[in-house]
Amino acid sequence: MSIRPSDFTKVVHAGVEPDPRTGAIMTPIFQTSTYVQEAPNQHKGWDYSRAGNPTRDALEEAFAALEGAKYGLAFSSGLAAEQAIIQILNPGDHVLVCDDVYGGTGRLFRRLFAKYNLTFEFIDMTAVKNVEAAIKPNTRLVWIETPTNPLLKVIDIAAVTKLAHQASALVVVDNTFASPIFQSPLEMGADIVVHSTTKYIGGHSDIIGGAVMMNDDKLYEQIKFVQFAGGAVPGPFESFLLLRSVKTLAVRMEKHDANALTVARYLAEHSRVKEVFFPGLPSHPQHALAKKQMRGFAGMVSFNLKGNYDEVVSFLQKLKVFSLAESLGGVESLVNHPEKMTHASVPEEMRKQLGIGPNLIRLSCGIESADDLIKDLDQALKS
Ligand code: P1T
Repeated sequence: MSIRPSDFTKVVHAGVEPDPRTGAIMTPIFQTSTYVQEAPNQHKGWDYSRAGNPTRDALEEAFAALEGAKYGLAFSSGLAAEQAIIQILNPGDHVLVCDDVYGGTGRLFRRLFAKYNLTFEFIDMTAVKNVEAAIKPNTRLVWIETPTNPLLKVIDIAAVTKLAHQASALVVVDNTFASPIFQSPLEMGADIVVHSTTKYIGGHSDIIGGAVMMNDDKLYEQIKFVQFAGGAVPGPFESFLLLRSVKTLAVRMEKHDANALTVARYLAEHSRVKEVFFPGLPSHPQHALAKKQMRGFAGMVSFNLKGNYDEVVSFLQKLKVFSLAESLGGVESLVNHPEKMTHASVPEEMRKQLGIGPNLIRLSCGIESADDLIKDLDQALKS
């Protein structure tokens, strides 16, 4: 289990060519909405920046390279990327979704798309037999998030894909938590990968963005059409920032991964901690699968703290290096309370059933010194 050495090189060069006019080594920010034409519809390949922009083109090539895909598409947010995938479906289609997804993903499916006569069925996909039992003749898409948010369950991408393909359904993997450095769903047979690039790919908590990667020509044409016709695209400046971020993705992921392992081991031994959720711990129910399908476990650790809700809040407020905020995957460490923050939109009954309760805390381990992270947790747990 380790980062592929060639990935350190790949991320530095992904999508970037010296500018043909000036030789600039960095892709320029083409801050323009439109392009002058020589005659009607005679232009240099770009006519309007919703349809295409050279800075975004470079980013989309970088996205494709990250997932070893033929195509990459950039969106204005992770949810806009998810929305574009759902918009290739037809009324009457059935979508199987793993039960522990980001709260906003569930909200998008339940509250925005269900009214268009699409059905979304949320099931626990850690047992592959549940997928087999739930597939229907009109199942068009199987939506996997692995590791899941916030409980870090791990789903067998290859096994679920095999079943889905037997039923002629497409498989989407939200690869946000693992990042392309630690998991390659397309190599395991998945059809589409989606990322919130707000997280590890962006890495600096300063942009909102999304990405979709795929190999199939027809899927690419369909999703690109939604991107163009719907218009949820990132601007040139965000595209530039993301291109800059991609270069350090591998070195950042190495540190996130090491810090999270140290933090998870520390928490697992602490008397005030009830249980720790981290795929890198041998006690995790899918540890063997995680070791098989991932090259690292990334920086997310969740745990249940003992005590009442007031004690949980007091712990959150005492942390100094970990900041209490939504989101994850940035260089700075964050702490989140899923029940009241990122997963407040999950129906209460489902939250209870999943185990997203008042004592659940989710950490995004940044790239600070592991010692400082442990010291911070230690002082907050003591008091
Ligand atoms: O926030 P946005 O860029 O639109 O991405 C949505 C999204 C999609 N998929 C996963 C796995 C996610 O975690 C997210 C966003 N998640 C948070 C903001 C969070 O704190 O969990």
